[in-house]
Amino acid sequence: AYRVLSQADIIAEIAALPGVAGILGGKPSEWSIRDVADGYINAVFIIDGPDGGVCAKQGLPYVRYHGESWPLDETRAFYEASYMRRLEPVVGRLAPKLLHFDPVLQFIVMEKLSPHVVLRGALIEGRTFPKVASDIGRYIAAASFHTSDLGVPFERKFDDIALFSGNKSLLRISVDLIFTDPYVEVWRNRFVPELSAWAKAFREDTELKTAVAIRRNAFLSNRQALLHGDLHSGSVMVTEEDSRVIDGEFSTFGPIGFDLGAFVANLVINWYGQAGYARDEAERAAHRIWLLDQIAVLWNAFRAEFIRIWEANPDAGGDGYPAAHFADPAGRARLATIREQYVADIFEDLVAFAAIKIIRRILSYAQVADFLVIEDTQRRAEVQANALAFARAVLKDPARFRDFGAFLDAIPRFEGT
Ligand code: SR1
Ligand code: MG
Repeated sequence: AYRVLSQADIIAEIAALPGVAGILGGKPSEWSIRDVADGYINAVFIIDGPDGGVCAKQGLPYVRYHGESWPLDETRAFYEASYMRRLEPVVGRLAPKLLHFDPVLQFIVMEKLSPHVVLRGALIEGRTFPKVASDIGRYIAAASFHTSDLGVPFERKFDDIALFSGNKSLLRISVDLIFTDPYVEVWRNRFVPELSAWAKAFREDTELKTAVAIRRNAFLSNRQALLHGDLHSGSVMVTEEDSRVIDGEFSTFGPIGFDLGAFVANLVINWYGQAGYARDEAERAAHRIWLLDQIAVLWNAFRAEFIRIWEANPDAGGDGYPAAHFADPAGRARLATIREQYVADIFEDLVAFAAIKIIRRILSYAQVADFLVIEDTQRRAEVQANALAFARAVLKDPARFRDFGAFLDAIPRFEGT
């Protein structure tokens, strides 16, 4: 039966898995285990042996950070493992390798990523990584193309949708924390008191809430591709040469722009957060230029890879735009236009979801370290207000942000709002 595993239980579980135990080497008495959970919901451990290490993760029946008073379906580990299995053939080494999943204990063992660090913490320190933005762009392109109506027959897509539609309790968290809570008064909201007037203004802004509701409806209705569902900078581990996407427990079908928007939102959040860190001014300016560049790199990498995969896979069997209908020269030319429009629509979604995700990280429950490390709450609120002003402008005046340059140029303009 399911039970929450202690550290000793985890050692015993792993000792009973010859393949995994072989990675660690030596005897269980020689292994060490440490708690490395830094997200909000799961238990995560690193287990090291004489020859190597693994990462173990268990879905708890509650939100780890909050405690047992906030129950949450432990089967999220099943969806995380299913997401890793589904995408392994198409994203390869852009994700860690799944080594074991126990459906009774909701227990995952995966490759230990070393010497990788969590991207969010590294960005706060002002570190830069040359490959991460293009890697994440390519990851989202591959994951979304190959799970969409472009990349698979609808029968396969419907099977995937049926599987991931079971991930209801995690989808409920996304719907509530991202799309509802920032615009209502609810016990879980965590913003600093200095932002009360901003929160009130957002709660009373019907135009803004309408823009959010349109995207909320699209998030639930547009089952375009399999999403990671929580692709922020805490869900990416990096080195200079390597990037890996982790933590797919929020996986669900939805609009491709949702994952892109999540990553962009967290780059923008870090851009605004930088104003609150004690840092040499020249270093801060350089880091901020790098962050804005990464938004462009991410988008360009996604766009180029998505179109490349589409062009390279005319026989993928997708029922969306069957290659047979566009085989003659006129059809091929039209298909090129269709592809451009398809990615342009994703960009429009990206921009809106990025704005919504900036707002949720400031006015809702799951706050992010980029802002939390600013101990002076007055200063934190000033920095957050700039980000809120930017996000509100993006949502209320979408025509102004249809092109990438306008979106990037606007970010610095809201400093000092
Ligand atoms: C209950 S708090 C859960 C939040 O943390 C995760 O990172 C997701 O963003 C989620 O909304
Ligand atoms: Mg997570």
